[in-house]
Amino acid sequence: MQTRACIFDLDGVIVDTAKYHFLAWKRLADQMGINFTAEDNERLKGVSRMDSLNIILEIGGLSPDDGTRLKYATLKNTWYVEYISKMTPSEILPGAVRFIGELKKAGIRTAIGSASKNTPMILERTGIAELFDAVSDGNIVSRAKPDPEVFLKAAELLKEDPGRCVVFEDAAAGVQAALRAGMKCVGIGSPAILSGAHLVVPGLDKMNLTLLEGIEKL
Ligand code: B16
Ligand code: MG
Repeated sequence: MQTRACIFDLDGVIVDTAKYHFLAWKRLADQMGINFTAEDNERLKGVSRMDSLNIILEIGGLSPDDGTRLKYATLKNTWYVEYISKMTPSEILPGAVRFIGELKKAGIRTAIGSASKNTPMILERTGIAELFDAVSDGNIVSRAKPDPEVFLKAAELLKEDPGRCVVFEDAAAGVQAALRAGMKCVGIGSPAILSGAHLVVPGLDKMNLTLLEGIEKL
């Protein structure tokens, strides 16, 4: 196989933390008198913390100063951390551990490529930190997806050529970031949202080495 490494987005690919992000953002939005729905929450997937806040403020037609924005983002994160600190291995999405095990047996290296600054806590609470050879996350990169920085950093940490890395992503901005990094991309979720990806599967439980090999020729 030509593929040397697989880079996984965390939220929405390995674990489902979108529900916790939603609970925490909703609590903040309620406090600000903003009507924030589950549908609105879809727009926040893969988007950085501050950009997420800015989307919510825009929905509510509010424009506070930078200091207030930082205070809001910190408050939301305090609540979010309360939720994720209770996560367990049962919240790992179906197929993730099995597929990563198959990659390892085939000699393919693995990394996380996530916008989240809470990546270390999520990996620790769900007990999967040792499955990854490298972690590229919001703590070491500054430019948010669709900028390719988070995936290029993962390839750099693995010392692998970006052209031989495959990204797994559930957000449209993440698919764009992978393509801009010169990597192949497998979308996790709906083909309508992830149309730019080389392949789209509903979840890692539907992924295998044969499908991975198939996209090398594309
Ligand atoms: P935090 P991913 C992203 O993670 C989430 O999808 C997005 O909703 C969140 O705002 C972002 O991380 C930042 O997370 O507030 O924990 O730093 O999908 O790139 O793994
Ligand atoms: Mg994601």
